[in-house]
Amino acid sequence: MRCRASLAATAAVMWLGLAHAPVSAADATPTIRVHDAWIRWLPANLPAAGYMTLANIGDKPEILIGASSPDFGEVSLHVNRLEGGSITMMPVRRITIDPHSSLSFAATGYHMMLMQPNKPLKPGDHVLITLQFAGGSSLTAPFDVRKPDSSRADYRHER
Ligand SMILES: [Cu+2]
Repeated sequence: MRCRASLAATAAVMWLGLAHAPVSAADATPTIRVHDAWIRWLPANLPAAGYMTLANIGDKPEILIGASSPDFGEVSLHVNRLEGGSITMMPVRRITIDPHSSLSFAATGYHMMLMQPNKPLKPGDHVLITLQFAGGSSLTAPFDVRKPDSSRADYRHER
């Protein structure tokens, strides 16, 4: 439950960040392209995890500060860390994508943790996730729901 407490703190910080975003930029689009967007489906009520590659085609860094989805009550940014020989995950507040470069979530240990699903999901479904960036811009992308890939069993959520 250690993770839940820190998630609440992250949500509070994220909310403050959004509240202070300039209103005039609220509809702006980041210079980000989303590739390979997918959700690792897990049976029962285990939390699903979302992965993607973010390509920044602009001249300035873009900073991902949060995400939300109509299909989930809570979406958090996480990163995996190796601690004492086992992998644990920690909330992340900001993920910077440098200009003219891309960041693969799956390759770097980043993921979105998707909690409180509003409806049952199954492999083959599509979920819309809105990504929020520093400065008030946002981007919505479709994510494919897929079965866990046995060749990528390096990741699991701590319960
Ligand atoms: Cu996680």
